[in-house]
This record gives sequence, structure tokens and C-alpha cells, in this order.
Amino acid sequence: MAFSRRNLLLGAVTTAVFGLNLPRSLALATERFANPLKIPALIEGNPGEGGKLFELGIQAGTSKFLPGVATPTLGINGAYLGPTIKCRAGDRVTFRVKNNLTEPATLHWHGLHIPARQDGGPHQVVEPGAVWEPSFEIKQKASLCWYHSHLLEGTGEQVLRGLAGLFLIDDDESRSLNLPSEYGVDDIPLVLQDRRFNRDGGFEYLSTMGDVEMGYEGDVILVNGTIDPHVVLRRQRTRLRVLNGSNSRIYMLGRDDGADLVIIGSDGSLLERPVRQRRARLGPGERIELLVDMQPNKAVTLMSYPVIAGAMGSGMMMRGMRGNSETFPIIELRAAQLETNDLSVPERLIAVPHWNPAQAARTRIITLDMAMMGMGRMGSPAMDGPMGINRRSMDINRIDLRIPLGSVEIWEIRNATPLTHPFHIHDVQFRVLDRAGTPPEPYEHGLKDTVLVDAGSAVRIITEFSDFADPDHPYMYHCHILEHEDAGMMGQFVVV
Ligand SMILES: [Cu+2]
Repeated sequence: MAFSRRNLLLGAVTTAVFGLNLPRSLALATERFANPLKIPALIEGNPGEGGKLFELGIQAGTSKFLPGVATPTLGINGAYLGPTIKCRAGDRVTFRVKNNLTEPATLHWHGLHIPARQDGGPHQVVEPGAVWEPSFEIKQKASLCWYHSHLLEGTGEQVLRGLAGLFLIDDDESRSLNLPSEYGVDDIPLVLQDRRFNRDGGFEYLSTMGDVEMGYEGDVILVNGTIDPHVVLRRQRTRLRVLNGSNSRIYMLGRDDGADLVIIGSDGSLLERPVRQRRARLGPGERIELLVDMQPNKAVTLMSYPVIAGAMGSGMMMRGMRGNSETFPIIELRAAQLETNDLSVPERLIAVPHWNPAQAARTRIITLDMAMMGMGRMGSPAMDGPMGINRRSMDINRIDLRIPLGSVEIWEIRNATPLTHPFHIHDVQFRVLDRAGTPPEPYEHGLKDTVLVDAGSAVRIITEFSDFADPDHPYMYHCHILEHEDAGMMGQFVVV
């Protein structure tokens, strides 16, 4: 499936140049929804000394996405992507991460509340042939988290090549709700990614200036590494656990039959109650959980629709520059003979922790800056790199923020650029207080670790920095457009 490339109004790149690189014959060679969705293997760990032990091998391989073409890829315990890790709140877990590559790599546990030394960020590099053994307790709510490479200045490329996987957390509270939870049967993971292919079948990356400025976008959608996928559902009700694992693409999810999405979860928790909405926007790094009820022998297509950015102060040109203006299918859900399962949706799901703004010890201003838009500096004139936060590009030897252990803080994330950025904080799960002064979307009322901040706008979040003080090991906060992160839109904080 191919769709039109966004229009670039600025910069040296033209869509005509891009068109020459498209393996169009290959991209169109598969039938619509011809391929059964691949489901990543589920691993729940082996009983080991002091908890569950997971073996993860980072490796290189080749994958067949397009007919008759081998694509060089990276994966964990396989050629592309990694297994889905499943744990329960209260578990003690140890990962034996072996790097079988000839290049350094890391694995960051995105969304997990764990000590900074175990976080798998740019400071926890696993050298070729080395083994890294982080060990920690699962201390958080049932949620869909994930893991991925977080190599300094190399995250975009390693994630693109395949270093990512899902991390499911379960707890008693969520189990009591009788939500669909049979993995691969009525609990279906969907990792959304977009890719471009070279003529030789390899992934094309950073071939245009726009790839860095605006973030990499592909013209082929992969779901769990499957092009043009369908999945056959056997139960009346299915839970979809959706991760936007793309480097920069924002999806506007919706159903092709016009029915509402039934949204039950966000990044770091379920919602307090189900939210019914026609569309839901999902930025890179964000997760959303949906319930879908099927009719026998009918199909529903999960689609992406044009993104309407709620951007203040961004005119036509800016929207055109970062359009996300395509309508395209993601996956077809097909109903077979349907077994009955529980169709009641509890009116109340879980209690989501919240913090009163009056509790906050301080409000920090976090400004996202870019200085390379070809139309003058969009950020501060004093910035020391192409992209940064509060006028500074990422420096692994500089600690940007020192946060007292246990403090409740409001972060006001301001976007001084003409693009929408997904902002991610390690260590914590937060609540979104408001976006440009108005309450966030109803489906953003769960715990979150990544939030979209529109061009020229600001988002306020509130959270508490609890449990893990360590003056020597920082956590990251950054834009989750991976090319922006790699270009310096990232900072470091320690909890002390
Ligand atoms: Cu960004």
C-alpha cells in the first residue's frame, strides 16, 4: 500500500526526488489486507533467583516485508522487533540482554517507573558481545508499555531497523474488570510503523534533509512488521493494544464504518471510564487501548485520517509543511464464527492517581526549540545546536534538572517551533492538566508518559518524582520524534 508523500514546502527536498526512489512496483505488489497479522511471541519469564528471568538477544537478520525482497533488519530474539514481555505488578524481573550485533545498542523500558541505572537510556550502552542485566520491581498500574533502543544519536536508526517490542503490565485491579486478555486471540497487539524501502529492499533512512527536520516518514505502513495486514477475530469482543512505534508519524485513528472508537486505556494506565469518540490522535511513543465488537462475517477497517492539529498560531503553511494529510487503512479486522465473550463495559474502570496543582512544589518551563527550519531561527537565538530544549542541545555530560525526591511538579511544555512534538519523560507517569489552557482530550485522562504538544502551543502536566533518588544516574526527557531526539531535543534530569 502506498500513499502520497507529504508536501514539503520548505527545504531543499522535493517530492519529485522522492518519487524516483519509491519501489512502487514492489509496494503495490501485495493485495489489500492480503497478509495475516504477525503476532509477536509472548514471554512471561522463567522463574529464577529472586524473580522472573527474561533472555533477550539483540540480533541482526533479514525480513521479508515485500514479496521476493529481503530487507536487512534488527530484532530481539528474532529478525525484526522483539517478543512481547508480560509481567504483573509486584513482580521482580531480571533481563539478560545480550548484544549480538557488531555495534553498540541499548534497550530502554519506555513507560516503566524504575531506577535510572536500569532505565536503558544512553548511559546504559551494551557493547557488542556484552551482556547487560537490569533487575527491578514492577511498581505500577496495568498498562501497555514498550521497549526500544535509546542509543545516543542512534535511536532513530536502530528503532527503524527493528529494535522495539511491547511490555504488558497486568494487575489485580485490571483483571477484576473481565476485559479481553487472551493474548493474540481477543487481546491483539498492534505496533504501528511506517517505512520507506530502497530499490534493493533495504529500509531507506535519512536520505532527505526533511527526514531530520520534520522527522522520518515512510510511505508503507507496517503493523507488527506486516504490510497490508488483516486479523481474523474469533470472539465477539476484542481488545486492541495500539502502540505508535513510528519514528515521527502521527496517526488519527478511526473506524471505516463511522462507529465510535471505544477507548479504555492510555500510555500508563487504563482510563477511569470508557471514552467513546470517533477519532483519536496517537503520536510517536503513545499508546491507546480500544475495545472492538464484531458482527459475524463482517469486517471493520482501522484507519488513519488526516490529522487536524489543534495548533495555535500555525497558519496554512505550517499545516501544509507537516500535513499528516493522508487517509489510509491500517488493518482489516475480520470476524470469523464468533464465540461469545463478556460484552458488558464497566462504567467505571479504575482509579487513576491524580495530583492537585496546589500540591506542586514548582512549575518548570520546558521549551522545545529548533534552529534549522530554513526560515530563521524558530527557537532562541542563543541555541547551541540544531534542536534543543530550553535553548540547549543534548549534552550527555550535562545534567539539566535536579529534582528533589518526592516532589510534585508541574511541567509547562512550550512549543516554540512550527511542528507538533510528542514530549516524553522517563521515570514517571503523569497527568495532563491542560493543552493551551483547555482540558486535554477525554482519552488523555489516564496516566501518560508521552504527550503531543502542538506548534506554538503549550501543555501542562503534573507528576510526582517518587522512589528512586540517584545523583549520579540521570533520566531523559525528550521529543519522541526520534530524529529530533537524535538531533539534540533531549535533556537529562536527576532525582536527588
Ligand atoms: Cu520533535
